[in-house]
Amino acid sequence: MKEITKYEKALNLINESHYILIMTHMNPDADTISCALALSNYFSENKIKHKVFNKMSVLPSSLDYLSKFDKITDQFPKFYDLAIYVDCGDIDRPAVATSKDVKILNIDHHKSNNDFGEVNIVDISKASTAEVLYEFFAQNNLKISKNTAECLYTGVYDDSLQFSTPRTDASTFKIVNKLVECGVDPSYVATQLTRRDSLAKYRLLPRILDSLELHCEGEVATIYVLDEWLKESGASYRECENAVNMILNISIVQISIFLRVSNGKTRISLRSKKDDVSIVANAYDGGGHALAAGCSYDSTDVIEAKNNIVEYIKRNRN
Ligand SMILES: [Mn+2]
Repeated sequence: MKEITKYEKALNLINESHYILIMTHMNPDADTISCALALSNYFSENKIKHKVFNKMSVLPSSLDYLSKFDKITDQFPKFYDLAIYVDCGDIDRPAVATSKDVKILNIDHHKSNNDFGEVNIVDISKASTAEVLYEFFAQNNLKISKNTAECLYTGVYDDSLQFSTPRTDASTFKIVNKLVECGVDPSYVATQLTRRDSLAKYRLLPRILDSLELHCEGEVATIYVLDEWLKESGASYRECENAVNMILNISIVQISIFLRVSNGKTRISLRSKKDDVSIVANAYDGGGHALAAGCSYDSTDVIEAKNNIVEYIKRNRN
C-alpha cells in the first residue's frame, strides 16, 4: 500500500474540518501574513470556512495590497475545529493558545520548530515558509489562483530578503517561476512592498543612524530608536526596522543589532553575515534563525540593554 504523505495528511485535516483558524505570529512579518492569506484566498475560492488571526491590532500596512488583508482579525472565532499555524517557530509565537481539543497543522521553516502539530510540514532548508506552503499546494495538485500566488510570492521575496539569504537556492527560483506563471507581476509586488515609504520615515532614519556605534573592532554594530524620536517624527518602528539590515551592509560589520523599547522591555533585533545570532537570542530567551533573530531585555533602559548584549557577544564570540 502506498504510504500517505504529510501533504495528503494535511489536506485530509482540512477536508475533515468545518471551520479553520489560521494562526500567525506576533510582530508579524510578510512571511506569516502571506502564508495565512495564501491559504485564506484558496479557502475562500473553495468555500472553506475560516478566519485569519493575528494578535496585533495594527498590522504592517505595506502588505495591504494582498487580497483578504482587511479580513485579518484579532478576535478569536467562537467555534473552530482545526488550527493551522504558519511561520511559527514554536507554539507560543502567536501569543495566544488555541484549544487543546483542536488539532494543529504546523507549516514552518524555523530550526527551532519541534513539530508541535498533529501534522507537521516543516522544512528548515527553505528560505521562507511560503516555499514550504507552496509544496503543500503543488504536491496535492491544488489550483493556485493569481491572488494566492501573489501572497506566496510576497512571502518568498521578503523572507529571502529579496533572494539574498543563504537558503535561497534553485528550488526557490523554481517556485518563484511557477508563481509568476500563475499571474504574479514581480515588479508590482516589489513596488508595493518597497516604494510606498512615508516622509516621516526619512525624518526618523537619520536620528537612528546617528546612534550607530561600532564594537569588537567594528565587527559588531548597534543602533537604537527612542520613543520620543518616534513621537516627534510620526513614524513607526516598523517603518524603520530595515535599518538593522542597512548597517549590516557596512563592509566590516558582521553582526548588527537594533534596540527599541516595546511593552516595558527593550526589544532587540539581531542580524548577521555568518555568526549564528540565534545562540545570542536564545541566551536572552528569544529565538529565530541563524542570521536573523530577536530577543528582549528586561528593562526600558536601551543603553543598558545595548551594553549588556554587546558585553555578552564580546565574551562569547571568538
Ligand atoms: Mn519565515
